[in-house]
Amino acid sequence: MLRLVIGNKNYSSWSLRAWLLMRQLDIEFEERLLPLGTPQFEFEIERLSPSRRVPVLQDGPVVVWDSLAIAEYLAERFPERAIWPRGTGQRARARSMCAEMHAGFAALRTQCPMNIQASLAGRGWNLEVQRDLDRLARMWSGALDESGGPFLFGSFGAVDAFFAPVVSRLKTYELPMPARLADYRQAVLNSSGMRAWSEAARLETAYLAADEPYRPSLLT
Ligand SMILES: N[C@@H](CCC(=O)N[C@@H](CS)C(=O)NCC(=O)O)C(=O)O
Repeated sequence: MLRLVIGNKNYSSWSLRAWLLMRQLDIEFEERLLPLGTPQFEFEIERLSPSRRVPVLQDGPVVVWDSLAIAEYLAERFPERAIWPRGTGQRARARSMCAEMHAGFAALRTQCPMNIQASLAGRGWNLEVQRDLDRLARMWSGALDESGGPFLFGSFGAVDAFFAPVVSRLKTYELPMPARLADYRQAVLNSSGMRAWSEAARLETAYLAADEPYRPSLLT
């Protein structure tokens, strides 16, 4: 049985990507949650992940760390699941979009850390964030115009899993996006995997100061 090691569901956007992809594509796996920023994480991650980061996927002796490598591994391991679009051109485009998400959108990621429990309307936005949002809107509109939706390439795939934390941030921070993308945002939020992850995230009680620039702890 595959095992996916993840971080806190409220905060760990990279974990969400791998988890949601597996869940939405009906890939069976066992989940192991290591709470970020705790001595337990420090102690256990050492022997689980060469990068000391989550997510990390274990498949027998095979260890795959990094969300993008996990998506590629799953695509090879489960060729019958449409993790990437079937056409070569579309697949190249989906991979480019995931790579851009993986390496870019620094302003959005830094200014608006994923925080499923919080409501932070008006926080985080600045012109750099807006540039990231404009780029996302162009990318999503182009893909949806071609596929007809509901997901970027029609059915749910790696590319939608990669943008799921962005969709979550749009909600938490009430960030501006063109109205025509509302259906896509809703399709991601309403997916059974995203609902299950968010419900679990709302039940968590951990507070991670590094991910809470707008909700200072009452205890510090
Ligand atoms: N490039 C990695 C990023 C993974 C990452 O940064 N994970 C964070 C949690 S979201 C982590 O493990 N942080 C633990 C730490 O920095 O100690 C990926 O795509 O999986």
